[in-house]
Amino acid sequence: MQFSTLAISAFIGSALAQTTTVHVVTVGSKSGAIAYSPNSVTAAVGDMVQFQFAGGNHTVTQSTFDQPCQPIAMNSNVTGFFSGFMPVAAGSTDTAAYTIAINNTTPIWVYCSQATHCQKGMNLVINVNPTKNASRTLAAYTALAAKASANLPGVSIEGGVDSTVSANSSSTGSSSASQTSSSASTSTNGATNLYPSVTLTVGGALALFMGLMM
Ligand SMILES: [Cu+2]
Repeated sequence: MQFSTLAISAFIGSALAQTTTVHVVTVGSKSGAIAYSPNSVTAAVGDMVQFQFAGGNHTVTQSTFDQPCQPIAMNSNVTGFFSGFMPVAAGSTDTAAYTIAINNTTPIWVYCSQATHCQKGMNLVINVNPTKNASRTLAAYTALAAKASANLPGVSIEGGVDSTVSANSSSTGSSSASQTSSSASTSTNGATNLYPSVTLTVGGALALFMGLMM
């Protein structure tokens, strides 16, 4: 049993032998929700967060904590990530997704830059850390957002990978998303460009294969 595991790992390579945890966040809804669900995610280094656009026309935009409705690049030297506007056609069966990789556990603040969605509370945090900074909660971020005089999109789409999730794919833990385009680019605060999401499929297949072997 152990020999088989080692042999497979040596054959396929240690990178693919690792399992990747994907945290799925639903963006909007068919009924018009102006929300991320869930709106707080705890993700470890090496995990991925996949935003799945369920309805409406929303974005995923990284900001600083202090300026909730402005791209992080406006207020820091971090490039950040921006999904672009992701309109969902009525009756669409495929779900567009935008996936980022988590490279550290520094809190990542996210807002939707559509219309006044940021001010209306379409906000999200990854790895909120109130024990390190008690004032930096999602509620505090949302309170700042409500007072923002403008809601600004990113300048260019970057920092994540686009894909399409078919209707029958699992919504928890793994993804069979097929790669349709890539906007991977420069480093961001805690999240960078990704490898093609096909690696997730390979990882799943390997896990299944190893399960059969043992
Ligand atoms: Cu929105």
